[in-house]
Amino acid sequence: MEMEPRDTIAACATASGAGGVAIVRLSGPAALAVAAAVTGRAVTAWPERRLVRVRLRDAAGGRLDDGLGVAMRGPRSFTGEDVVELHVHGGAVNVGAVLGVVVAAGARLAEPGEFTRRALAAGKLSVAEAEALLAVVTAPSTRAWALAQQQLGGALARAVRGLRSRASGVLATLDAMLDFPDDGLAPADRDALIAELAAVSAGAAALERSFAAARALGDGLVVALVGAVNAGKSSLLNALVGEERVLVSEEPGTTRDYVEVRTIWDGVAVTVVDTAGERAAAAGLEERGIALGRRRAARADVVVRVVGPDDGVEGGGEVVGGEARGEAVGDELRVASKVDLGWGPGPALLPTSAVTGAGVAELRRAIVARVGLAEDVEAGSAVLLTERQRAAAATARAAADAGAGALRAGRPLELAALDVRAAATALAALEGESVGEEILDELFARFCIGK
Ligand SMILES: Nc1nc2c(ncn2[C@@H]2O[C@H](COP(=O)(O)OP(=O)(O)O)[C@@H](O)[C@H]2O)c(=O)[nH]1
Ligand SMILES: [Mg+2]
Repeated sequence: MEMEPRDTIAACATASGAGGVAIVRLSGPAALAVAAAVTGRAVTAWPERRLVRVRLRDAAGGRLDDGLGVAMRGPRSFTGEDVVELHVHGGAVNVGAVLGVVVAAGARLAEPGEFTRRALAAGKLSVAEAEALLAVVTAPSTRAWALAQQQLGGALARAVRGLRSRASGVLATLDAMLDFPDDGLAPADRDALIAELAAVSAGAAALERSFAAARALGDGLVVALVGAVNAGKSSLLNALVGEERVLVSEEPGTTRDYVEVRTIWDGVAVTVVDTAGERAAAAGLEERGIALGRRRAARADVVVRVVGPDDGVEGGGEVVGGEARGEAVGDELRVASKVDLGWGPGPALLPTSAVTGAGVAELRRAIVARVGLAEDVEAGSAVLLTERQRAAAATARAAADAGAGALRAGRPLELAALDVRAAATALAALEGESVGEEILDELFARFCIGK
């Protein structure tokens, strides 16, 4: 815990803009003195954690606003410091005026995430909990929110603690062996240690895998529709989002660059991107539009290649699609459009029709399944919410594997112990122990002011 004297920070803790009530929060050693100065209510007249009526006054003692105030003296507060909340009338100008008098009375405007950072410094929450908190307040969909709340509720902390205690157990045994080298490591004991390390590795690997789904949920899933001109991409987009959002025309080249439509499927935020159709003869503006669409598709989580009856059909009705035109089809989800016209795409393509709606629900499910979001995230399951956490889980997994490998190969126990210690350290870092200032700076820069 840091012991240096701190200044007192202030910020609006509620969203900006018009609203009935806004909360201006103060934290720091002078929080009560500042609140006393702007309300005229003596520091000693602030009861603990009870709302009181306050009248805010400007520097000349004139009326500024009225509302309610509550004091939470440290260490029993979010930041561990003295905290005062002033519940005043909403509106950017009113809140600005309140912040003005609060600053004139000795507070300073807070940086983004500074309240949470102080809570972290006071040991009130871990870095992983701060990351979960950020995910809760920025969640774009109900499922992203539910997942973040589970981690804030301790699901990740519990999972990581379980893995850490297994790694520590292995380490304790190895250290004991190293203290009494004559005893040697019996094969059965060695196998038991290897099994423990395998469990640590498997647990870390499962956490690593959870990141892809959590990231797609948190950031929202980007799906790009690509394919030849007139393949039916724009029509399929309208069918996928359930409303007429993009122009459809028999005239090739109607979609000039790309169009993004945001929607929610099963509580998952999804952005569907319709790109300009590709054709060899494209030039000038059209060519530039196609290039823009390609770049957007390259950043998509899922690329859906739409193949129409006029694209790459070979004898026997078999569609060769992208491969035939020499395009990369690697990770693409490939669908046949316009199946109501009675053409026979091969079994490799998911059949759809924007006209009858056939296959549209299946396509939505297939897209969501692509990023591992098909199954509902079980209640209480641990997931990783940030790239920082994923990297720590990967380090823990690799170190546990290396430790098991060293034991299996009969290498000196000192070497296995080094690996196991590295695994334990990585798991501690996953929760946020000994995380550097730079990483914290980067994390809190993503918070809003007042959080
Ligand atoms: N019969 C039928 N026609 C379709 C279907 N989807 C699109 N079309 C027609 O195909 C043409 C091109 O469609 P559009 O969605 O603009 O294709 P895009 O160029 O790939 O965006 C238009 O005349 C559409 O009416 C479909 O599912 N069935
Ligand atoms: Mg189009």
